Amino acid sequence: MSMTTAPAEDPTKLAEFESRLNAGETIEPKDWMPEKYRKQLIRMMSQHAHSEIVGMLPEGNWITRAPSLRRKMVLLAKVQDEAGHGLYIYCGTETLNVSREELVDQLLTGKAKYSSIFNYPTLTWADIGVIGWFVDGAAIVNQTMLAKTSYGPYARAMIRICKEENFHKRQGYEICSVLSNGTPAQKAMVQDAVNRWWWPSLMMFGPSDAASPNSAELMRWRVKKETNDALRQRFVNLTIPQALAINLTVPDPGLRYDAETENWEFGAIDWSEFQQVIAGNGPCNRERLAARRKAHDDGAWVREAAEAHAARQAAKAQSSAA
Ligand code: BYC
Repeated sequence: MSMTTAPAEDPTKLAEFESRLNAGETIEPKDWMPEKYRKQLIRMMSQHAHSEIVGMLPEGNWITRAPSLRRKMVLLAKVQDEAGHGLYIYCGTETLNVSREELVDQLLTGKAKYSSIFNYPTLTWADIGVIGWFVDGAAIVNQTMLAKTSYGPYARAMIRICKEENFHKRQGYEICSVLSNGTPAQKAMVQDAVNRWWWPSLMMFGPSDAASPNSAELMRWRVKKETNDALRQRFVNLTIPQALAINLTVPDPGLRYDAETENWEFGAIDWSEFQQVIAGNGPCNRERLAARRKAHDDGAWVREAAEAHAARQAAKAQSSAA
C-alpha cells in the first residue's frame, strides 16, 4: 500500500456521496468513494475473508476424528463452506482495486488481522458443537447487520453467507444438545467447552464502543449499522435461552436478566486477554499463521501452473487474432 498521504477529498463529491448514503443507496465498485471509505472496507472485508480461511483450521483439526460418518460429512461440508466464504469475500474485496496477492501477503506477514476467536484450540469433539453454536451464532448476528451495509458487493456476499451460517449454527447446537442429554461424561465435556468458548465468543464483536477507534466513521458511512456493544448484547440475549433449553450454563456469576430492559446483563469482559490475542500472543496465533504459510508454500505449484496456462491461452488468442 502507498505510504503517501491521501489528497483531500473534493468537498462536492464527498457531499454527494454522503447524501446518497443518507438516502439509503448502496455504493457500487465504479461509483466515486472517498479514499478512506475504500481503505476501511478493504481492511474490514479482507479481515473477514482471512477469518473464514483461518477459521477452517480449528475445525479441520477434528475432521479425521468426527465420531460418526454423518458427523464427518457435515463437518467436511461446513469447512468447505468456510473456504467458499473466504474466496467469495476476497473477490468482493478485489472490486476495491486491491489484488488478492496483496491481501494474502498482509495475512501471511502478520500485517492484517483475522478474528481473535480462531486463536483458541479445539480440545474435544464438543468444541466443534460449541463453535457452530457460539462462533457461527455470533457471526450471524454480525453479518445480518452487514447484509445491509452500504457497499453493494459486501452486502450481497453477506446475504448468501448468512444462509449457510444458519445451517452451521444449527448443526453445532444439535451436537451440543445431543451431548448435553448424553452420558454424564458427555454432559461434562460440552459444559467444559461452553466454559472455554463463552468469553472469547463475546470478544468476537470487538472492543466496547468507547474503545472502538473505527466505529464512528464506519457508522457514519453506514458500513456498520450497529455498534459492537449492541450486537454483543443481541448475541447474549439470543444465546442464554438456548443454553437454558439444553441445561447448560455460561461461566458468568454476574449474569442476570433485567426485565425492564429485557436484556441478559453480563459481567466484565477481560479486555487484556483480547488485546493479547489480537497482538499475536493468543494460545494458537503462531500455529495458525505457520499453518497458513505452509499451505501457501505448498500451493505454489498450483499458482505457477495457472499462470503458465493463462500465458499459453493468451499467446494462442494473440496468434489466432494475427
Ligand atoms: N478479532 O475499531 P474496532 C466467521 C480489531 S469469521 C481480531 O471496533 P471495527 C466464521 C479491529 O480490526 C467472523 N481483531 O474495529 C468463520 C481493529 O484493528 P485494526 C469474522 C479485532 O472494524 C469460520 C481494532 O481491533 N467476521 O464468521 O470497527 C467459522 C479496533 O476495533 C476483533 C468479520 O470479520 C476481533 N474479534 O470492528 C465460523 C466481520 N475485533 O484493523 C465463523 C467483519 C476488533 O484497526 N468485521 N478487532 O488494526 C467487523 O464486523 C468488524 O471489523 C469488527 C471490528 C466487529 C470485527
